[in-house]
Amino acid sequence: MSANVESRARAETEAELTDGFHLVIDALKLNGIENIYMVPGIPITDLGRYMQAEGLRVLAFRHEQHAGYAAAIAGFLTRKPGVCMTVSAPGFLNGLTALAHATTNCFPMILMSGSSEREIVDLMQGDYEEMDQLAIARPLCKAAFRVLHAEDIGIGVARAIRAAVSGRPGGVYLDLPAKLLGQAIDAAAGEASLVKVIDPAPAQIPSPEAVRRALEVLKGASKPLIILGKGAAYAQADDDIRELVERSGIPYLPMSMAKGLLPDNHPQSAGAARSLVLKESDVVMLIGARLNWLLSHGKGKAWGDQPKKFVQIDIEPKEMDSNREVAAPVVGDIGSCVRALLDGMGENWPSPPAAWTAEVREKVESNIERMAPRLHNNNVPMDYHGALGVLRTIISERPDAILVNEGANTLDFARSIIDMYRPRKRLDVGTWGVMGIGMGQAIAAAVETGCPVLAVEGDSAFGFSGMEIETVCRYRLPICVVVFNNGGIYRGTDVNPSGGEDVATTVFTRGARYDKMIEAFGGAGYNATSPDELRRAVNEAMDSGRPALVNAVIDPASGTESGRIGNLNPQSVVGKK
Ligand code: OXT
Ligand code: ADP
Ligand code: MG
Repeated sequence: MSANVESRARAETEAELTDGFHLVIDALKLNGIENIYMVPGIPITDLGRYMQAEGLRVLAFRHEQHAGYAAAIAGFLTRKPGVCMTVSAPGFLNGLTALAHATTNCFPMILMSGSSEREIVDLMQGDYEEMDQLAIARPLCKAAFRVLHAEDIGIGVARAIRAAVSGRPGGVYLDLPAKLLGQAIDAAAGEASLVKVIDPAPAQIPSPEAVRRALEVLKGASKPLIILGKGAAYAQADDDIRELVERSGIPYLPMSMAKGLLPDNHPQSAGAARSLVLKESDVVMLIGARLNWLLSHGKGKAWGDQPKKFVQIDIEPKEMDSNREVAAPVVGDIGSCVRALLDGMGENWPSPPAAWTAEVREKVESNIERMAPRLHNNNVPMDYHGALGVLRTIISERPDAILVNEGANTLDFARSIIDMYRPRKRLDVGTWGVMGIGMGQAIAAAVETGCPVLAVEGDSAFGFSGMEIETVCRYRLPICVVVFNNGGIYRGTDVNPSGGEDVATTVFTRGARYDKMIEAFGGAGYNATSPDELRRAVNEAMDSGRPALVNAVIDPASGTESGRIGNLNPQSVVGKK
């Protein structure tokens, strides 16, 4: 056969047939998925190549956990499922932590893993990377599906997308056995089998009765409080939420990732009077925030003796009464619920008693005033306040930048010191307080939004995903990482209680230079020993729009055990440390 004839024959075959690889890609593209976060290998190496060839952006990571954290936060930022793709068994397990994290945080994500042959796995005959992945994933996600036939790929991807984003968002596992990818079917039949998911997250309208009840409870309040959680940030109902807060005149407390939904310097923000408003309020309206450990389960010392009524807006009916009786449950999507409340409130909603709003304002102002001088210190070595005071100014000058934040002291101090001005600009450890989200979140934030990213990382926290700095450099992303190097977990000053040669368990290499790591991959490294140096380095890095890492030398003695949650550590009655 001549070369011409041969290539025509091949073209005809290709025109008539499609296969599992291409159906997966077509199904994702049909549903608007643009980015894939992955680590290549058997059996998905070619799938990654074909994806790239077909115009998807495929970001290859160094470890699946970070590809998974990237996908999870992509879901939070875009309201579309972030997709992570892994190889079988070990790669799948590496991605699973992120899948569980997405589910826990209510972020829509799909973990798509290649898997071994069913026939061999089910008879436990020892296939390459054998594991019953579907069974293992199931308890850790919202839904888990396996596709065995190429003609079911369209429906499988559609089910995964709808499960991830509808109702309370979460993680979904999609199992793709190796054999599936190579299965060939008629191209026209393949195309016809694809499913475009119509209205993947349908509006869930609250009942008029629930809205009336909520407004009645709010109207009866003397000391009302609104708590905005990351569900409110996720909902992308920013203008209506702002209108609700402003028209009601109620002080509001943003949870960590809801900071910036309204600017932190808003006159109704009670962020700097947290203890006071939790204790003193008599009606609390939760919008996309759970009464979990981060809110002390709605009871105990943090909530004081003042009797309280709760109004709760959430898409998940089971969330109501999880820890406290909810006097006015409003079940529905936040956009629809907030709109319904606004309609019910009308234009002449009475302001809360002035004594209450003035009391909150006074506390906010006195706390801010008390903190201010500490933020302007130029101590060397730096303490958390001096270093974070610099970053606070930088974010105020660059409100479009996304802040990624993890650590213990580095997290807790940054949360209260760095004001946020726009929605979904603060990404952090979330519901589990998990270390390791840093580089994955930073990469996805840059990829999904095109915005510059400032990642503020404890030195321990950074270590969990540090190798992904190569990924940051490889894709030339506008990410500036600042490592708060205090030489350890919480502090760098602990000593080995046995007097032995090993350093204490919480202590790292003294004088470590994290900036050298990024230089190995062509990024810009800075070593900053004073607030002035830190300011110069971060501004230069962010102006350049190139990957950078600043090693910020922090006084090893300036942190506290577990940051602000030391109270959660169990105490031994006999142990010595
Ligand atoms: O009202 P009061 O008076 O109370 O004051 C409050 C506010 O009103 C006020 N405030 C302000 N004042 C003035 N101005 C402004 N603007 C202002 N804003 C607020 O400040 C206070 C505090 O306010 P805040 O923060 O709102 O309130 P509070 O009381 O702290 O809130 C309570 C919480 C629970 C909501 C909050 O604390 C919170 O969100 N906490 C999250 C904590 C968390 O998730 N921590 C991470 C986990 S810790 C630990 O587990 C770590 N590990 C173990 C590990 C983990 N996690 N994961 C994995 C996979 N493996 C192991 C490890 C290894 S942390 C860690 C590493 C740590 O070392 P690093 O080197 O990384 O970090 P460094 O500590 O820096 O060394
Ligand atoms: P935070 O940690 O900020 O307090 P949580 O993660 O505890 O926030 O709570 C988020 C809540 O938001 C979850 O209960 C989730 O069901 C809810 N939620 C997420 N998206 C929506 C939405 N679009 N509409 C209504 N509720 C939502
Ligand atoms: Mg540290």
